[in-house]
Amino acid sequence: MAILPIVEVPDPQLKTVSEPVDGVDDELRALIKDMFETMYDAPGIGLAAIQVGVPKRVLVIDLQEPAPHDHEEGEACDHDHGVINDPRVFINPEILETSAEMRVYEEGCLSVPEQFADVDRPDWCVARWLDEDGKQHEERIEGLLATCLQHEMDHLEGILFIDHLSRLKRNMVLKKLEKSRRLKAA
Ligand code: GNR
Ligand code: NI
Repeated sequence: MAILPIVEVPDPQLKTVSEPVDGVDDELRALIKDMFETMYDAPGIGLAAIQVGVPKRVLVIDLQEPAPHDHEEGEACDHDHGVINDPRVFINPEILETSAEMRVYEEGCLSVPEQFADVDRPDWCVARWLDEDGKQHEERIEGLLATCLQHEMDHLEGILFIDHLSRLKRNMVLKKLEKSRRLKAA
C-alpha cells in the first residue's frame, strides 16, 4: 500500500508511449492498488500508470458520484454524505468506435495541477479492455466516463489534455502553472 508521487509537466516521462501489459499478475494488481490509493488521495477521478512513472497500458477510473441527498426541501445540510465509489480498471484498453458527435468538458489533469480548459472529444465510444482478473470486456461508454477514459488513454500515447488546445491556450495554461508554482515556492 503506497501513495506514489505524481509525475508533472514538463517531465518528459509524460510523453512516453506506454507498453502493453502481457499477463495480469499479482505485481500488476499491487500497482493498480497503489494507483487507486494515489488517485483517491490526490484527489482525482482517473489515473494512468505513466503518471506514477510506470510506462504500462494500465489506468484506473472512479467517477465518485456524490451520494444522493434525502432531505426535506430547504432543510439545512452541512454534514458529509460521502460518495458512491465505482472503481474501474482498464488494462490494454482499445477504442473500437467513436461517435461523430462531440462533447465539450472542462478537463483537468493531476500532471498539470490546478489548471482547467475545455476539451472537445467524441461523446461516446466503444472500448475493449482487460480487468484486474485478466477478463476481457467490451462496452459502449458515454458521458463523463467516456471523457475520462479518452483522457486516460491519451496518457498511454504520451498526450496531455493541453495538447488538444491551440498553442496560444496551451502556453497560457503552462504560464499560469509556472506562476502558481513560483507563488507556492515563495
Ligand atoms: O481528476 C481528473 N479530473 C478530470 C476532469 C475532467 C477530465 C478528465 C479528468 S482526469 C483527472 C485525473 C487525471 O489527470 N487523469 O489522468
Ligand atoms: Ni490526466
